[in-house]
Amino acid sequence: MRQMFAATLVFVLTLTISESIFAVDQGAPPAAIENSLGMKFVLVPAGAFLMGSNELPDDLSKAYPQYERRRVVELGDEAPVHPVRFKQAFYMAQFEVSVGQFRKFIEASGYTPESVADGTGGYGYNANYDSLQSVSGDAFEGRNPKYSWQNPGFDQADNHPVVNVTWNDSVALAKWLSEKEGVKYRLPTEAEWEYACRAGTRTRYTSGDNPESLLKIANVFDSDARGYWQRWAQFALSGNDGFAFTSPVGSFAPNAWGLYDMHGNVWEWVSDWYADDYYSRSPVDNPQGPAEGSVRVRRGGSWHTWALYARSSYRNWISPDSRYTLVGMRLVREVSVR
Ligand SMILES: [Ca+2]
Ligand SMILES: [Ca+2]
Repeated sequence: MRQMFAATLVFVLTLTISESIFAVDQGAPPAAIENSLGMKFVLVPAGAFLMGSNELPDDLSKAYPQYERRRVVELGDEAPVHPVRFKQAFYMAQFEVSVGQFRKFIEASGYTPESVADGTGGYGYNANYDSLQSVSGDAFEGRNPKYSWQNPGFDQADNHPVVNVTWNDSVALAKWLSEKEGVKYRLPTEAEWEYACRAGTRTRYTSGDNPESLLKIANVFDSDARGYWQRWAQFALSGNDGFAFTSPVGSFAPNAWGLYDMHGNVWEWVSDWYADDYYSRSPVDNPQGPAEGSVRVRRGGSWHTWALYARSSYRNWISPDSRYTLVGMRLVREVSVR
């Protein structure tokens, strides 16, 4: 296994070096861009990385002793670690899409979010709701038309990340922006997302392997949140990050490539369909995910997510019309070819 890993690493380094040798400067794109909705983007360089995780359940159990065995066994879809290469740089939004930005989109486009259009609403926090009494066991009340991107049941200022938005809503925003600005916006692919999240790291988090290291860089399920959900107290970080619910985007330190909240705050939709065996057949160059599927991938964990599920390699999935208090988005803007 170790030899295979070393061989893969050499392969990736070779890919990276060959990229830089053959790169021709055709008028370098700017390092940062702000668009018409006030979204800030940074240039993520072309290059290669190792995607996924080969960590064994025994090792994860040692690192996360409070989790039941089944939880660490269920993570096999993160393997095998495999090389991925991007021949083109792309712009990644530095921040999750905010409530204020989503409102501007709604007002300017006339778009009706899916939770409103289908009349079933979203999910929300209700202090009187008891998850143990609900059929679904959901941590939040819903679906209910009283909840939507405008009301997740807890206070959100305009600089908080928008939630209760579907994959389809996210694609609609990207399409509208693309038409408005004449530049292509879209959701990141799952591979782009992990490449941008890792920003050169191979550790569980960009802050290292220790779950408590998240406190400096992410809003996750911490000791502040524990007070609201005692049922899951054992999974809370022992320290506190200052937020029991969503935090204003960019409240924590960015990763090495200038991206904020890649871990935590809200889950982020990516463009890929999900397949648990995709990594064993993924192409090296710019993988787009399976050609078809029934559920879409989301990444990074949220303000309510336990540390095991906020790791860089963790994959989650759900139907594209689902909306929840924990799920938002961040966009990619393609580098225009000149
Ligand atoms: Ca928190
Ligand atoms: Ca996030």
